[in-house]
Amino acid sequence: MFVDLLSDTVTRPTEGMLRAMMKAEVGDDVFGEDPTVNALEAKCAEMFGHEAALFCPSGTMSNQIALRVHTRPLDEVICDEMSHIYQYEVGGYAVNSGLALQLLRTPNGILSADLVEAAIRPRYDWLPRSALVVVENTCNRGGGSVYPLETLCQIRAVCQKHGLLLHIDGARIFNALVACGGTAAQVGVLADSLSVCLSKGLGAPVGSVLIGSRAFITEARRVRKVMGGGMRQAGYLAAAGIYALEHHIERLHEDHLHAQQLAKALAEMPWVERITSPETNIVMFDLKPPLTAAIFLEKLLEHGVRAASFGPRTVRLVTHLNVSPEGVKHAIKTFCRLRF
Ligand code: TLP
Repeated sequence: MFVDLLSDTVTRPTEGMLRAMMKAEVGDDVFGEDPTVNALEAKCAEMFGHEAALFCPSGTMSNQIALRVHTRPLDEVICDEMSHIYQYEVGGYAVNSGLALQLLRTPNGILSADLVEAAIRPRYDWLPRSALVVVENTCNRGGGSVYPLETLCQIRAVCQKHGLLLHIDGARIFNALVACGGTAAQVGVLADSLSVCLSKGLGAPVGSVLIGSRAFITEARRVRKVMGGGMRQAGYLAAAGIYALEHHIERLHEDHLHAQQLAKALAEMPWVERITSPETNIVMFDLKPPLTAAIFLEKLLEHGVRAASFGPRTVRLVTHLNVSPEGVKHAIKTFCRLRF
């Protein structure tokens, strides 16, 4: 048996999703003529309480477009040091948009309004201009941690008070919503823009959607083009996204349950030093020295379980729709068998 806990990006389209893709009506989306892309964009905009949306090839591109449209060179973006835009987007904020980041430190990647407010710079010629706050919900490196709605409201208020914009990297926003019980619109209206991934927990093969005001999306379309992200008959992919939004949101609680089962078993293992209690579909844990992530992952893989290294002694497991209850049992049995 092989259980792939590397990421929720590894999912394969289901039969139903493939059928929806095959049947999709398509057109040239660079001319705005793909009816399925248009339908996906309209659906996402409405869900999150915004005017418009833009289908993008990846979450990295939709985040990068948001940074570009919301800012000017020499501006500064306030975010957690665990943020994907800082850790895993190749420093694109500097190259694509000429930005600096101000990194805040939290235990689990969840910023507070007080931290954000304290980081906003006064307006002097010699300082970067604080322009944008980016929050990641759920926070990947934070172990799939979720922003309470109240915290987002407070951060929104601070942004408004100081004239900053707010972008949500919602690569796993539906995991957050399923865990905290809020609606997409409740969260959506708090942000100036959101990037929502279809290719993670929702199980679509490709694609993210950037959501915001009509004016923001009009500019975002231009930036998507300059980044090489204008796609033609993208409706085949958008159809997978629509299918995922209609069929794969409610089931996310199963992934969360699986993550809890894995975490519970890991907490008993003598080689685990620390584990963050999972709020969604991510389990992050540290190994006891001298055991390293590299050695641990190699042993795990020999037993047919794949996971990711997130530091010299830090390991991440992600549950998703291709991880079955049997797969979880197999992973737990493997943990029990490992001796270091
Ligand atoms: N995250 C990937 C890796 O890049 C770490 C993963 O396996 O989790 N925002 C967040 C919060 C993400 O976790 C990711 C992908 C992205 C953006 C980027 O999405 P893609 O991979 O579509 O560019």
